[in-house]
Amino acid sequence: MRAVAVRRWLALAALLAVAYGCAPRPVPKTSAVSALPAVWINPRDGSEMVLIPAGRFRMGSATGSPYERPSHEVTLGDYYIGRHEVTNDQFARFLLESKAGRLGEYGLWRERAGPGRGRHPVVRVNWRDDVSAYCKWAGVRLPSEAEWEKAARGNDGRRFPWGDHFQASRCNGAPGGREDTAPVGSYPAGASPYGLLDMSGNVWEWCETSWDAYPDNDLDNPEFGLEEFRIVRGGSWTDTPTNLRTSARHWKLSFNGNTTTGFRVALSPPLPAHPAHPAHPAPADPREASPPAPAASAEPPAPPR
Ligand SMILES: [Ca+2]
Repeated sequence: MRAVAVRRWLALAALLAVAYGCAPRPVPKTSAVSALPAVWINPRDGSEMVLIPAGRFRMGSATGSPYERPSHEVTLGDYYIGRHEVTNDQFARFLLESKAGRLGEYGLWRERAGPGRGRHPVVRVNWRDDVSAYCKWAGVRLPSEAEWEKAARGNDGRRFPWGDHFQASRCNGAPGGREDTAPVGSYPAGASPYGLLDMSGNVWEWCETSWDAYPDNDLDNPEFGLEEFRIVRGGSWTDTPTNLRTSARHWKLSFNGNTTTGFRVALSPPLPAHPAHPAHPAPADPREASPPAPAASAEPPAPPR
């Protein structure tokens, strides 16, 4: 009798195990145990990519401009985003290796990329041609507007990357008086909760998202949803604190670039396994305004005597 009871118990346990294994399991909303590295360096362009773990955050503002309302909850999966804005050095490397010499707002980016400005964010790059080509070359993409905002403020609804109160010393905005872009990462005290730098100020940053109203916002605007209007975020060296807030929204025409707008890149896992592009010889740097010097010619033969 005892052996029969044991067999029945084992059969019941096996049934329960099968039933549990077959039952649908909830998808975790947070990557509490993630095999993803916290930081990944993209071998293509050298960007330091920071993991933003999956989960919910509060987007928008109940007190900002009407376009920032309502404050609403958004759930995102894991993604990576650049710790810094893309620099002139990185954009020059892209042009070298892709041979896309006509990009960069038809070359105007070079005006802001002279000697000593390699670590400044690239500007005068448009969304439609320049930024999209860079992303394709580097195997990345632009962040969505929601991804950008979560990376800037975390999940506690803070108004600035470092907290709720504006401090001019923590970012490159108009109140700081620099009146120019700064090398990326120049304001470490302004880091976001995830350690991202210049999320407030330095340059506006292109996002993938088209200009539109948030859900449950009844504003209407003929520009909403048009392909040409793309979101930019974070404010720039010319902006007041209102535009330097984490929830501030603005748009620009996708085919225009200007001296206050650049970008940072993003990526969804799994991480690609692509190798670095081969290094390109330095003398062909596209920032050189003048044509390359001709090669030194050989000494002419001595006249016969
Ligand atoms: Ca910025």
